[in-house]
Amino acid sequence: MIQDVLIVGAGFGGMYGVYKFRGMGLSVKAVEAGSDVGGTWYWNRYPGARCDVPSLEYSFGFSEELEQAWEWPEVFSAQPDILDYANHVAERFDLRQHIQFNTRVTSITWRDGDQVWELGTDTGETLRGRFVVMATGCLSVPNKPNLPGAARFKGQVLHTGLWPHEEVSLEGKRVGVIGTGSSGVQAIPELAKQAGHLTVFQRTPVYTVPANRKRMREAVQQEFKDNYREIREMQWRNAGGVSGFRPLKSAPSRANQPDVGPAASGVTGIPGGDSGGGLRIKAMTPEQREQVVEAGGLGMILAFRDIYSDIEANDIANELFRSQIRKIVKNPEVSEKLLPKDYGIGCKRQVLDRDYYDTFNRNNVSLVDLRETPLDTITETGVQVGSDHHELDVLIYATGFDAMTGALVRANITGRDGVTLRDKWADGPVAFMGLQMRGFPNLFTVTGPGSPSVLCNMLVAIEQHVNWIADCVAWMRENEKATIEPLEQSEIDWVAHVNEVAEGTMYTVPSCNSWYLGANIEGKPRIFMPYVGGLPRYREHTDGQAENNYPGFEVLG
Ligand code: N01
Repeated sequence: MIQDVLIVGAGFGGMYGVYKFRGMGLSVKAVEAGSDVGGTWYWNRYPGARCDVPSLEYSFGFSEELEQAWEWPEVFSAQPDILDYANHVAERFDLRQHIQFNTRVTSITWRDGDQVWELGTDTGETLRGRFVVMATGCLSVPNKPNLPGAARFKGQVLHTGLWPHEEVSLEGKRVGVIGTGSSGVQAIPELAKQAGHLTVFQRTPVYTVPANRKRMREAVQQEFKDNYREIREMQWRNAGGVSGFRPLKSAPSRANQPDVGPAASGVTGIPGGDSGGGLRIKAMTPEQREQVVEAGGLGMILAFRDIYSDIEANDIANELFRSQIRKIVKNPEVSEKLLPKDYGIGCKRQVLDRDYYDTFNRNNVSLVDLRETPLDTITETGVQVGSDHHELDVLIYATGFDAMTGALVRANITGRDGVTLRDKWADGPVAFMGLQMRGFPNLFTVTGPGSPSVLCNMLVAIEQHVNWIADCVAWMRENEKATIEPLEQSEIDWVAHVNEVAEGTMYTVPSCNSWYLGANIEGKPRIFMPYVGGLPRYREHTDGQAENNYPGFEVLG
């Protein structure tokens, strides 16, 4: 059977794709490597895993019924609650009947004669479809660095991005964790509570600020539910897809953080996702800056508007940040090691934590600075760093992902004339609006490179993409068109535009090495991959293409 649409992945993108295409009366099948839905939230089950966007915003907007039915227990949700939500969506809309689980797609090949895509799978089955939608996620291929001696280690080895489904007991054990990005920073305080001793192997220190940790108040949740239509509109108009809606009617919050709204959502993982406080750090005296932090907490440093575009302002903010951490971490030697010094706030994805710095005041936690002394080798019983051997029972890699392009390249996609995506992207991703690549007709990417994706509330970015792809497929069917792919010039112009808008931001200053730039993967070309121009500006381009019958694409009948 030839499916109208084959979808790879059953995270939020794949799930919404199934809902959407089925609703158009098309035959649709999603293929998922895991045993159930949820994507990121299915795989990343490590202790402390949480979302860095408020739950009321990090939710689907396509169904009012769903919006009204679901209750979020916390302002920023923990992984089990988001996975419950994914399961609820799958059940409510009866999506699982269209999803083939426990099946990994191993190849995707265009058959020009039949104008269909053929998907090879690790079950040996071959699936055929007219359109393919890659809903493979931006952070779905775990990066496990090739550390010397790694295979020798006889203890338990875990990766935060592939955490086991069964319970992991760390009680009384000597646990080591490599990596201090979002995953490491979230996991470390929880691991420290469970382990006998925790050794943190840090290569690059992080700027992290406390997350809003409030329980959801019923009045706030209700006010969101009462205003969801307006809130979704506000999300579409916001650069980062976060509405910034602030409940007015509900009783004011007593704690120092609001439940949601500008100040709270200013502290999300998405810089520029909100209007921030409008303060400019350069215009203030040192005393005034201190007062801002004292009154609003460490996260207020992120609300200074000028720090993302002015290197001097950024330097002031970085120093202010460091001065605050020195106050929290009691051992000055440890504290100095925890301070980022060679890059600025806003270069990497903002990290949010719960008690990260305080964790280093515990006596069962030690910090190993791999910049001071690099890791020599993993041994059978631990990690050798210079003359110190750290004995471990469990070694946890919190070493991130081959982001944005990893899952697409590894899917072994071969387009027209035998051209592979791996070859096409050898020097970095080339795509039109992060939605399609020339040479790969009728194949679409959800939140692909060159789209707002990871710089946006992912649920909003996913809905926007799936809606656009569905409209495109509907238009093709109405107009009896067989194939669509971008013009070569459209790709060239788009990549130039993506680079142009990223220039002059903190993301691309030479001192910045982030996974946005592919800098975390050896040999990966250094290209800024997401679109930093903001969702509204991006939508002008995607809507413009759809409204004008896809002038940037080659459409064949
Ligand atoms: O990965 P990362 P992550 N030796 O790449 C270190 C999302 N996310 O999984 O910087 C020693 O940020 C590496 O060190 P360095 C979020 O978008 C969201 O933490 O390369 N260390 C770094 O410290 C996030 O940005 C949430 O020097 C090595 C760490 O490993 C993205 O996922 C939660 C090493 C990797 O940090 C990725 O976060 C979790 C080596 N050979 C994740 N190789 C939310 O809050 C790497 N490292 C929603």
